Amino acid sequence: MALKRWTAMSFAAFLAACASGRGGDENEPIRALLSADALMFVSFDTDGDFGVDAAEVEAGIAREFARADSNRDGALQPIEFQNWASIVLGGGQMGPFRLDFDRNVDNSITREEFESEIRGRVRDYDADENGVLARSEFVRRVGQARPPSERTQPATPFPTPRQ
Ligand SMILES: [Ca+2]
Ligand SMILES: [Ca+2]
Ligand SMILES: [Ca+2]
Ligand SMILES: [Ca+2]
Repeated sequence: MALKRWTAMSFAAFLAACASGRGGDENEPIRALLSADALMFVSFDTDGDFGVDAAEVEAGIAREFARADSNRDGALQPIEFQNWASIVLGGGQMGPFRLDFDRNVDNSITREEFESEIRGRVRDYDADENGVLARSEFVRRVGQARPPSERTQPATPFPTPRQ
């Protein structure tokens, strides 16, 4: 029960931070550190059972690639990726960044590159390797992403974009 409430609060805080267009300040609670890709993965849960299974991942990849490829040429140009990230990833200020997808750095993200990056992220989040992303797996990653050496220092909630 406590975990469910915490998760809901995490999303609320994260969305509020995005909506206000700021990256958070030093007093921002740790719960604002949710990864942007988790927002997308939660949206993949089309049957609303709080788990994202393999079929939902495949459908989600197809849906998001189609959404991003606005000129329908089968690849994502930088402006297409930027527009997509600003909507789906809550602003594009947090990863995954364009070069996370564009592995051969040719300024074009193919469907294969897009799938490969998202599938890799699914594997990273799927801590118990059961093929389903539970909300608890997103929450746990937030805690793991914070090295012990930083715990006494002021929070820097959002990393600097790499692109
Ligand atoms: Ca589901
Ligand atoms: Ca395109
Ligand atoms: Ca490429
Ligand atoms: Ca799992």
